[in-house]
Amino acid sequence: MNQEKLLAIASQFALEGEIETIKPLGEGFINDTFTVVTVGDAPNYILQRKNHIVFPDVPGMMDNILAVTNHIKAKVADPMRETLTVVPAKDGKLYVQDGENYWAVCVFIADTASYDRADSVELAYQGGVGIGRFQALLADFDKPLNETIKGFHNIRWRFQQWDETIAKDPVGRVAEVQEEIGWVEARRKEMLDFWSLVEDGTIPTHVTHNDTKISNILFDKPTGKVLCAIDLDTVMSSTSLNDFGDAIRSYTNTGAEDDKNLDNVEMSIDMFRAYAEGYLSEQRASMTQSELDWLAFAGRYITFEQVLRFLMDYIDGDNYYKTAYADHNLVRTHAQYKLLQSMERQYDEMCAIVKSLS
Ligand code: ADP
Ligand code: GN1
Ligand code: MG
Repeated sequence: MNQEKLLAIASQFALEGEIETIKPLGEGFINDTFTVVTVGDAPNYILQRKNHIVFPDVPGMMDNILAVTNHIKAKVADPMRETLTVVPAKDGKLYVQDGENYWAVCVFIADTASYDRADSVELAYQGGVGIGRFQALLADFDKPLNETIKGFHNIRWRFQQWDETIAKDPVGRVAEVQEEIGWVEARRKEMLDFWSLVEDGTIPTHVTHNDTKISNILFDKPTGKVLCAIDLDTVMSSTSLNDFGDAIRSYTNTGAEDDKNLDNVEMSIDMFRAYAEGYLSEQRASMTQSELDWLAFAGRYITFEQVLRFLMDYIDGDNYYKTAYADHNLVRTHAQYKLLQSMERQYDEMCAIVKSLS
């Protein structure tokens, strides 16, 4: 995307100051993210092209983000740093539509750090505090939220997509991944049984983030403490267990999400303990017994879901996640499966840790 085009988009938003330059930032799997650097004292901004294939209702998604961030702003000491600030377009809309593409802007929060991997238990603890606090701030949010991705962490719906994709076999890859398909099928029943508890209300639903990997948390650079949860595209109503589970999938992995060397990939029980400690320090008092009972399992649930989603995207011909090379989604599947097995092996210990902390 060239500067001129980016400038034309960015200047449709109600920005303070004059734009100096627009630079690509990071490598998200879904959206395209840029930093808008302004001249002088004006804030910098984050400009994002929202993937409207993944998010079919971008206006509805932006309404969610505005409502949720306004709710948080009313409660925190530093509303410009402790949550995102959505910047509307000059016409008052929360996005700019340019042909097929939707763009949105928020204020860049300066003096922050974000990470792709947890390299210390302190960071994992802080991450747990961050998501625990995010959920606590939204516990009394009572407006309806748009469902930005249908059935996002609903494994019954994921299995429906899975069955359809395998039956269709659109690019002829099913034959080659029979073993991997077996990994998913062997766990179908236990995962559906868990989800039944959400469906029948045994496990309650709340406003949740739904994409809690470490890169979606900002840490305050000067203090190293957690600052806020970002990447709010998937904030919806779900079980808060999923936020815990997705974070465990991310923070505890001793390797990369797409590690080709499976020897690198294990679940670190020390990271699990630290994250659980941070999370429960904020959430313990408001959780039901059913949530506490299933908290450790949530790590397995979301890691399993990720195995299924990566493999399903591979079978589908790589339409959902951005990939860097031909069998990237298959490599991700293998690495996440290794992590899932590591969690299954250490499950008793995970449960004991949750029990001792609650
Ligand atoms: P994606 O959907 O592609 O994952 P994110 O919204 O997570 O995009 O943003 C990607 C990265 O950009 C984050 O991991 C973080 O490092 C940085 N980032 C995003 N928003 C902000 C912000 N408001 N202030 C500072 N950094 C940000
Ligand atoms: C995607 O957008 P990003 O990169 O934070 C995905 C998550 C996956 C994650 C795997 C909307 O997250 O669900 O867990 O990749 N987000 C969406 O890394 O599908
Ligand atoms: Mg992100």
